[in-house]
Amino acid sequence: MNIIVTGGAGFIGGNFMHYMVSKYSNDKIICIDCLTYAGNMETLSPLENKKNYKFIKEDIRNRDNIYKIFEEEKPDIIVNFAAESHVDRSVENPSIFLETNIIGTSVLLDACKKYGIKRFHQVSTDEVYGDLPLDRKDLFFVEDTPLHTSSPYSSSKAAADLLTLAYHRTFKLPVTISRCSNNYGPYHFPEKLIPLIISRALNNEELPVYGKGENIRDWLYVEDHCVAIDLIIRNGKVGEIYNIGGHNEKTNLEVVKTILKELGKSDSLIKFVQDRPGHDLRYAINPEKIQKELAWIPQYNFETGIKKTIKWYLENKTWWEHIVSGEYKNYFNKMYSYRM
Ligand code: NAD
Ligand code: TDX
Repeated sequence: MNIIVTGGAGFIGGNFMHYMVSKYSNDKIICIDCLTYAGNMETLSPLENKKNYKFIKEDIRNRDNIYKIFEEEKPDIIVNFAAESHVDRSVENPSIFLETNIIGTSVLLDACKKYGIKRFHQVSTDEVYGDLPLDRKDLFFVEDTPLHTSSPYSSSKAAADLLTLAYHRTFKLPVTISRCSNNYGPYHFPEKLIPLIISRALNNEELPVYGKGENIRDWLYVEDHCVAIDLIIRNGKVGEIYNIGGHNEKTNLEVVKTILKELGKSDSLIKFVQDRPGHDLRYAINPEKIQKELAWIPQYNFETGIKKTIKWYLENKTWWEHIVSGEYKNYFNKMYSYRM
């Protein structure tokens, strides 16, 4: 099979590329990525000599070129990770989120409709459901929880989900959608909480925690997400949505303190800063559907996953040091100067 992975030079897409290239030597795994600030060829460099791997630098918004790629590569399956993914950036500049996440997805859907495919899989997020209250631990997101987005990022992802479902209903396109909780693991860009805290703590820098650090996220080790997507594209039911999560709810403060303890650093590095506007309170996934229908079971809990992640950041300092020493410095100053 020919499998196109868009956004494969990013965090989750990159991990998925590694997973698929090593698991399926008889399939051709083709990454399409336009290499925004979040795309990184160093993430894909271990795959360079693999026969079943190909990289194409392209923007999913470029209709003509995407059509050409479909003509040449004749993909059977498309897994769409390509997106603007950082909530804080969407507060600063919403329009690129609408262009990539909605228009980009629509170009891919049109290409699938024009050339015919076996499956289009849209990688979505639990953020499309909005948030849950902090004091209702009995509530979880299920697949038919109403969409109730908070940020320009999550709104753009919800729009892409609706468009994907519309192409299934109207044009009978064979689609699936997955909505996963917060991922963490290797190759995670250090604008996001966990890699930001690890990299800054290692450099003995202040650690910005929004508000009181009480917001709750449901963390999943990235490899478990990759396994789930692989199961969905092979065995998932067309037209269906699958929630993915492993019941690893933690407050942000718990996450930061766990990392500091693992690294042997002091809690005094923590600095409580101005909150994120519209900050979602709690995310929590009910994963029963994917567990029952596809027998998916996560291999990592937060305790084992965070140890593995920290080990990776310690052993791969050049990967993240290249990032934090470059343009990222301007990003950090711009986004945090008014907060800290
Ligand atoms: P990321 O920001 O690390 O990577 C995004 C990738 O997409 C980058 O390589 C970037 O270069 C590429 N890209 C962006 N715009 C593009 C365009 N127009 N054309 C081609 N490529 C483009 O993102 P991530 O954290 O790996 O997230 C991947 C997907 O998973 C996203 O769709 C996101 O919404 C979803 N998701 C993320 C999480 C999480 O915790 N990070 C959780 C659930 C779902
Ligand atoms: O400096 C920080 N301090 C802080 O307290 C940052 C960057 C974040 N936070 C808080 C905000 C959130 O409550 O930590 C939590 C996690 O923040 P992010 O890493 O920005 O992730 P989140 O906003 O939860 O969104 C992530 O999960 C769902 C991904 O970035 C999305 O792409 C995915 O859809």
